[in-house]
Amino acid sequence: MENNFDTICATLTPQALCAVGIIRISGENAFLIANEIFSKKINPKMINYGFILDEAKNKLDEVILLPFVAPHSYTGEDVVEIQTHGNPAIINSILELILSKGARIAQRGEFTKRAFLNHRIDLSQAEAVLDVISAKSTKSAQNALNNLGGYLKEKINLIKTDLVEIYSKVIASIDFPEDVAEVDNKAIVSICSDKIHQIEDILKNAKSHDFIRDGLSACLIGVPNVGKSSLFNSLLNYSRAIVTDIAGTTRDTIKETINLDGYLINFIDTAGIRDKNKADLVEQIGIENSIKAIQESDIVLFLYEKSFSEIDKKLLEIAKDKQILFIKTKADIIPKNDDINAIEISSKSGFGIDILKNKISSLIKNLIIEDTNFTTNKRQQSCLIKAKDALENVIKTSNECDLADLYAMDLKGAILALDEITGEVLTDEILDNIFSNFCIGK
Ligand SMILES: Nc1nc2c(ncn2[C@@H]2O[C@H](COP(=O)(O)OP(=O)(O)OP(=O)(O)O)[C@@H](O)[C@H]2O)c(=O)[nH]1
Ligand SMILES: [Mg+2]
Repeated sequence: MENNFDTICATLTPQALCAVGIIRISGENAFLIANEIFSKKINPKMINYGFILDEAKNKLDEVILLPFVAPHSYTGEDVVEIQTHGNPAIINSILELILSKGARIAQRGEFTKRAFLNHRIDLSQAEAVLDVISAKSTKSAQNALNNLGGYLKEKINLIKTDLVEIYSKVIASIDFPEDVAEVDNKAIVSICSDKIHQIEDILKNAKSHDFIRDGLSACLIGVPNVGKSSLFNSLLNYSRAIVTDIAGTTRDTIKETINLDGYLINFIDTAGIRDKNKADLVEQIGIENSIKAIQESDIVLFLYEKSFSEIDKKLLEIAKDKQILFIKTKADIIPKNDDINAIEISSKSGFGIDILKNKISSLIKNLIIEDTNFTTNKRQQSCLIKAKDALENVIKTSNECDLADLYAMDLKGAILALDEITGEVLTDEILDNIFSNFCIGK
């Protein structure tokens, strides 16, 4: 793609009073515009200190100006960044001045989109920028940083290189049957199987990637009054849910997220479940929501006081494929029944809460593949599945009828699906969709 973009600008910092504000100008007129508003000639090789002056040469602010000459900048184009005092009124007046000189306000993600369109980064790296900014845990940020460094890109390119090579040979043998020998069927099957395994290796980690980025869900289940909301509040360390001694206090599910040892965990407090016939309409809806919460959760914290009720047993059946932790509540007033292997806690005294947190933390570590040091998002995962399906078709077709024309199409399909991850084949619609999730100024 050609680099013929207009000049854009935006503030990179929040619209709030703070120590410093940063404005970025990017595009072919970045230096021209900056020179018109700066108190002296900009030295492109230095950090410049001076003033921003309006049309009447009044000082708008005392600033530091950082020049980046293309292609050595965030966008790959000429860029000027102006560090102002962090006052929205000052920042806006400087922005207006820049706009009056012919720049326009950047759209969401437009600086990063330009970095991609100018081939400074590939699409997986551009998406990683968004992931780094929006990461809610250190682990998630670290993985996104690895992608930003090109980790996923290299993995995908490794798979692609061999496929492109074999595809070229297949096409050459179709186009020039007299000069180029047919590619050995066994070689095609072997390369495709090998690549399917590599794709599966990445996809195997997909669930872990989702856990690291979005967190795991853990719901608290048990009969009314067993102490779910009290434990929920203890885990969060503040009184988020209402606690009373009236059975049926919690009517709706409440979700809150905490960071446990660097991993996100989304706790869901649910309505206590009792016999549906005895519950009023609102409570019945709450009960249905609780069943849904179990189905959507990765971990189920199953609370009881003395023993399990008939309803508990039915719920256990619903939760049977989940990681379940049994929790015996109210340890300060009710002695433990040793028949059940449970963690004993008291939300009143705090007894057992740290042990429970450690248990949850080890469960998370079991669920997450530890060598996951990169990340894939849903879009990238669906491209990988598309590529894998296409390669499976290649193997099937080449085994069944050995028609090069047929499997060549699927080979190309697999390569194109991988290209979509790194951004070599993309429609404007996909691009707009990806970058519209960014914030202004990135
Ligand atoms: N002594 C003691 N009382 C507790 C403990 N945990 C909860 N309770 C009390 O048990 C009652 C019910 O607690 P909740 O946390 O509201 O119970 P729940 O399971 O959320 O109840 P529902 O929302 O009605 O399903 C309240 O009076 C709490 O103060 C505990 O560890 N020790
Ligand atoms: Mg409750």
